[in-house]
Amino acid sequence: NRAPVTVTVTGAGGQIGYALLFRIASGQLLGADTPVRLSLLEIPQGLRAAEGTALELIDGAFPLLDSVDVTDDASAAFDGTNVALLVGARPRGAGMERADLLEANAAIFGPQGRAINEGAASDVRVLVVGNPANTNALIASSHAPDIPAERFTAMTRLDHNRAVAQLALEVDAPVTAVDGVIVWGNHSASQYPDVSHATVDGRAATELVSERWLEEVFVPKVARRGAEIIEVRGASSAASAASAAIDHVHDWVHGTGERWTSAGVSTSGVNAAAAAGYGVPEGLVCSLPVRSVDGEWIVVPGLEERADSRAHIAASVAELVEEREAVRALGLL
Ligand code: NAX
Repeated sequence: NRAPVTVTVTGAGGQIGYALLFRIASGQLLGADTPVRLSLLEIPQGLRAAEGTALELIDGAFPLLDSVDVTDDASAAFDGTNVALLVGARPRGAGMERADLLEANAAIFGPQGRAINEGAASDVRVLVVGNPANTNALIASSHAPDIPAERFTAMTRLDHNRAVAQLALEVDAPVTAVDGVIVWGNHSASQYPDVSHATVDGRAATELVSERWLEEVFVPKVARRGAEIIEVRGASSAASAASAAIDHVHDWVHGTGERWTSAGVSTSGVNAAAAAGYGVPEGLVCSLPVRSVDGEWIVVPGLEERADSRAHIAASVAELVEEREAVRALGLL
């Protein structure tokens, strides 16, 4: 048997944690031949819920589950971690300004970044799910100077999966027939889901759907799907978010082959030139078309973007720059 891989999940007592942990334990994150050691981090108020989930994980008698630990100490939680899923975050409370939200989350993701820097395994991969995910990833990364920025990513895979599913529904094709969708920018309402390079069974998506449907239905539907789920379900997306987190890390570890997907990746380092080609400056965590090659996310370079796509991308990137400047102004970066 292979040595167990340590997976840390923060916010483990929350609703995404509850959907995510059982799929990790069953082998869907890292594969059917990789035992996992789960390390659950919570804040004191969330510890009981996480402990309860840990009891249920034991009750699953998962053949691949080596152990489960629960703690409210970040250093312990990230000690030796290979995969860190940062799900726990501070939600926007009533009357909270955006600067307050960024500040409250910097107080979480700064120290967690530092703890990862100090204790994580040298191959650590970090996925930030907790919102504002892109900027939280940037903050964590900036507090982990010894770890390449490329290892800190933000989740836009749920947006990507939503875009694939909506296109498939519209043209009445299975999701497996859809290829080449891209989600650009921030994981927020400003994101740009783009089908201009997408195909369905090899045919250009833009020939199968109308311009009007794309602009008036598809883009707002994908960007506001989170709000729709809250309205219909009475709670925010949880199992679909967990599923997207599984997809992101699974692809990161196992590769994507020729297909690409979308992920919030660092625009510094190996991907700086490809990002610049789309007008995205260095020093951000931005959703881009990516392939996973030899365990690294590589931005797909040089796709031709139409002028209106460019404008959508630029608007979302401008929001990322604004968030970064706000965090910097607070001295948190
Ligand atoms: P819940 O409120 O159910 O759970 C969050 C948990 O995090 C709570 O148990 C809380 O005690 C814990 N927590 C808070 N601060 C912590 C800290 N410093 N260390 C460890 N744990 C901490 O929220 P849930 O529905 O699970 O959502 C979690 C996060 O995912 C939210 O920030 C949410 O906005 C974000 N989402 C991101 C998505 C994405 O696509 N990137 C989609 C789904 C989701 O909305």
